[in-house]
Amino acid sequence: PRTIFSGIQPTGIPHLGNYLGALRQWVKLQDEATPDTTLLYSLVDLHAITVRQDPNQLRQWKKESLAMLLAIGLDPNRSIIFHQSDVPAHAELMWILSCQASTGYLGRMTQWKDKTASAKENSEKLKLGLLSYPVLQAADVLVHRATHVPVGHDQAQHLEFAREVASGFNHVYGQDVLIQPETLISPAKRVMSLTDPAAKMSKSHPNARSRILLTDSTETIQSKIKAAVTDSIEGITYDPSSRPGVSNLIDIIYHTNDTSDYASQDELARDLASLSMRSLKTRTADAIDRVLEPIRARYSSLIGDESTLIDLAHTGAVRASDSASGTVARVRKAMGLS
Ligand code: AQP
Repeated sequence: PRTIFSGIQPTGIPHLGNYLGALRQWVKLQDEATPDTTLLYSLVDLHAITVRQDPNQLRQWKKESLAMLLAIGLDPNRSIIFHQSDVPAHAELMWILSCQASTGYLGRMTQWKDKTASAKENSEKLKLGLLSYPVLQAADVLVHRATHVPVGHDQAQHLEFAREVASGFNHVYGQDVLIQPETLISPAKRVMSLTDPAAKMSKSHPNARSRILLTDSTETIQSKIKAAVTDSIEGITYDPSSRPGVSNLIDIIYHTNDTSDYASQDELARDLASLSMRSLKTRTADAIDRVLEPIRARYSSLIGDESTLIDLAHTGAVRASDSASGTVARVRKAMGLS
């Protein structure tokens, strides 16, 4: 039997990168799951507080993110959907794993190095939680005995860390106490920012026009795509290194096309070769809008239904606590804590 676990930070309405890189795959895995597969999807609010959050804003984002997970097609009868902080076992296992994880390994993580580099002379003030972010992520996955973890490419290194921690722990305390999970990377590995195509699309980027939110209207999608950074080279070709902006738009059309009319981005690009930049952008905006239109409609009816959202979060928390309790008991026993 498989156990699938993944998470998303409730730090804003999810964007197109989250959707194509992770969320869409969550739904696909759910819809294709055999009855003996367990699916757990978490709103990882303890990860969100590694940078300072306004309490009211965080509460709002948690609610919006939950509504969005339902709007994209997750079914709470099939998938366990829960807020991470409602299940204290995540934090408990995180502490235990912190006593296993080396600071040297954590310091070499790309995400940490990026944050240290961008903080420059202020890097001494970076918080411990940011360094230990991957330890909490390892605990999230390991506490539920996940066998498969669907994520975007940026999280692959953290999952490798989770496997190392599990294997190190098992080496000391006994085989099979923890299970080493497999990483499932979605075909749309990395959707890039619309304003800076060298960087990934992200919720935390200060420029709101760098990302398409899953709630954006047709008009907003059109205007953000129209303003997307491309280049002035004549004709359309696919070359992510020399034409990152144009290639990102081709990637978006390619990955939003469910019918898979094309075998590769190159093949799609040959079909688009004679388009003007303006027409390429219209094609991109239309492709995005087709995918987001039904999600937007479901979201707008769910977001007003506060009592259903509260009930679902409660049920999810109970089921996820139940799922986590077995691992915590095993770990405590193996270590002599109980
Ligand atoms: N641009 C992306 N392309 C493909 N996949 C992506 N993911 C995130 N961005 C892209 C995947 O989405 C899942 C949830 O990740 P997250 O909650 O960390 O989202 P984020 O947008 O990366 O969040 P932030 O706030 O912007 O964080 P920073 O700035 O630290 O990156 C994951 O599976 C992720 O791979």
